[in-house]
Amino acid sequence: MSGELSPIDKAKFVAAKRATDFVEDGMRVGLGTGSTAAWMVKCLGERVRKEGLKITGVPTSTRTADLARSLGIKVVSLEEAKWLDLTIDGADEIDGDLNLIKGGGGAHLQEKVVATASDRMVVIADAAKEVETLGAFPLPIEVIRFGWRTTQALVEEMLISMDVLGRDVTLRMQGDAPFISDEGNHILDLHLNRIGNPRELALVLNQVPGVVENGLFIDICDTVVIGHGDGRIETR
Ligand code: ABF
Repeated sequence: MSGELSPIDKAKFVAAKRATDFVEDGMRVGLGTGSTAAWMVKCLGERVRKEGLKITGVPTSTRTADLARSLGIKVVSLEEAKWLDLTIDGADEIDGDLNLIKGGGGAHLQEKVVATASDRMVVIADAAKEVETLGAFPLPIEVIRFGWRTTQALVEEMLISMDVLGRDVTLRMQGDAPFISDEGNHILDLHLNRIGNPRELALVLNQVPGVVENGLFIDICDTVVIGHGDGRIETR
């Protein structure tokens, strides 16, 4: 399945494949979004086909739902599954406390709901995602479309009051039009450079009217599986 891969794809693939070892027969599994998570879904699809593994998948995006179904994985909504044994998902940044920035793929709202409804969250990533301090990757926040410019202004004011260094807040675009999430919302990307107190920022951002959810995952991830381009894997 992996064929001849570039080092970055190999890193993602080996992490994804190793994480599927956590999946056991009968489990309800949250299926993440992104290129690393897509490898994980493909590896699970292979186990379903070859070993007859029986799992129920709850996807975190329409992209992942389509991929999982095409591979023969049983897909249900979170409403049907109610609670999950395990979620496996990618990330944009991971710090030493296993706190994350997610949402570069525009799916962090469903990803956070699904991960929080799981006994365990396993994050899979290539080694470039590991950082000392979160924030070099722009922090996504999902906002409702109604009054999004006002929400943007309120977020900018809030960043000033918190003395955050980078305060540039941009509307995510897809071609010439604003990006629309699976939930029908816009995404604002916060270019902060460095997030000194991610826990506080996560709480404060969600208090701004119009903000649905931010991409900081604090105390949600339990295990990280990091892949390297030479095939090495580290778990922490
Ligand atoms: C999702 O996909 C995210 O929340 C994150 O934004 C992104 C990571 O993508 P990739 O695995 O392609 O780097 O997991």
